[in-house]
Amino acid sequence: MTTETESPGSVRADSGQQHLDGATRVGLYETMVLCRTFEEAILREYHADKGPGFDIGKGLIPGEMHLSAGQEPVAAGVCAHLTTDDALTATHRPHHLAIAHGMGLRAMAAEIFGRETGLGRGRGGHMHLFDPATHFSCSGIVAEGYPPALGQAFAFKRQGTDRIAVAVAGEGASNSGAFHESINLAAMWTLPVVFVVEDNDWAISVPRDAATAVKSNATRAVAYDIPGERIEGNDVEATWAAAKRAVARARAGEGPSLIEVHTLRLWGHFEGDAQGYRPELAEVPSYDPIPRYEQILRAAGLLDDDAVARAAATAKEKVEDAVDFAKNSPLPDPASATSYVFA
Ligand SMILES: Cc1ncc(C[n+]2csc(CCOP(=O)(O)OP(=O)(O)O)c2C)c(N)n1
Repeated sequence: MTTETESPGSVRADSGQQHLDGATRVGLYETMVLCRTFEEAILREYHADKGPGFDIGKGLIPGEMHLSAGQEPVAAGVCAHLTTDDALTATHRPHHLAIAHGMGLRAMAAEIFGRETGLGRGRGGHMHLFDPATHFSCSGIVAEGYPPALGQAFAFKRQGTDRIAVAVAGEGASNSGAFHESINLAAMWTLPVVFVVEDNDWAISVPRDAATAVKSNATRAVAYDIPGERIEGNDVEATWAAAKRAVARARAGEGPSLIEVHTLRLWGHFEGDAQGYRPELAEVPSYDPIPRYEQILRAAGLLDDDAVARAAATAKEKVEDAVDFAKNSPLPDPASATSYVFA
């Protein structure tokens, strides 16, 4: 382990004494900026041509859209410890995790736009990004990511590799049977899985406290005799530190861990959600984790105006390239509607 004096602005994140050097901290920031830039572009393209009455079936991206703005600290902090050989299962709100895990932006955008060049030839759409290259998958079925992560971890263990599986889902999903059954089996079989709960306070319009008996899902880890940690404050560095411990444990063959991050859903549950149920709505923008982290890194001497502008420009270039690629790609031939799908 390096010392704090080696790199300007380096810190130890939380009580776990995990070291973050300056380059890692800037890397976390840049990942978050890339995720946000992608979501802002999708937001723009999604709402274009939806008509005055917001017709969800219209426009370049018809259908539902669940964006992850505000939840970038989870993606950046966790995925920093993974390689694309590790499996990651996500949810109906998957973009930040896919990007942080290294998914190619062109094929991802094309899938979201329903184009033939997309990861699933445009058949899956934004909730169904399946990428063999990065071992990423997700589903619109709440809590569906847990059992497949378990299966992948089981295979990795049997193959004698140090690959791991990470299963990420919302706090709403943590009340499902699949969550508990998966953790139980992973603990019993000492499988290399990291379970991550993104607690954004809301499952659509249901507040966390109306659905979940425990204040912290980390306490549920006790029931399965595995480590559990809750990260407060949507803190990317504390998330990074907790994920480092959990990933190391999984790679070392010591079994699963559970991490819950108290994060933030900056926008609606889905695009078009008026969020009348959300009393804190007016304050939400002030909790945005990206400007907050930017200030921390500026104060540490790791970012200045030029570096911030460069990160924004780099992200914009990558994202607009992907969006242009998607928009200029062909739609699937209607005659092939029943190809590549279970019909
Ligand atoms: C099995 C199943 N039940 C219900 C739904 C409808 N649904 C979609 S998202 C959602 C809430 C999920 O909340 P949470 O797990 O906290 O994730 P978040 O949307 O906050 O990211 C529900 C109930 C679904 N997609 N799948």
